[in-house]
Amino acid sequence: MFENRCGVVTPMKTVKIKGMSCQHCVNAVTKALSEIDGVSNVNVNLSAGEATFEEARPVHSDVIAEKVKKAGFEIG
Ligand SMILES: [Cu+2]
Repeated sequence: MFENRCGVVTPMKTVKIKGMSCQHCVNAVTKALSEIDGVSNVNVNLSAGEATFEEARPVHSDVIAEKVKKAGFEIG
C-alpha cells in the first residue's frame, strides 16, 4: 500500500493463478499483469499460486482474466 499524490490509498488486490510451475511462469504472469492499465507493483508468489498488485483505479476482473489467459494461465 502507498499513498498517491491525492492521498488516496491504492487498494491491493490478490488473485489466484492456476498453472504456474516455475520462475518462467512467474515472470510471464508478472509481465502480463504489469501491462494492464492501472495495475502496478505486481508481485507473483509461485508457491502460493497468487498474484498481488495495486490498482490505481478499478480494473475489471475480466480484463485481468483475459491477460492471464493470453499469457497461458488461468485465474482460479
Ligand atoms: Cu514455468
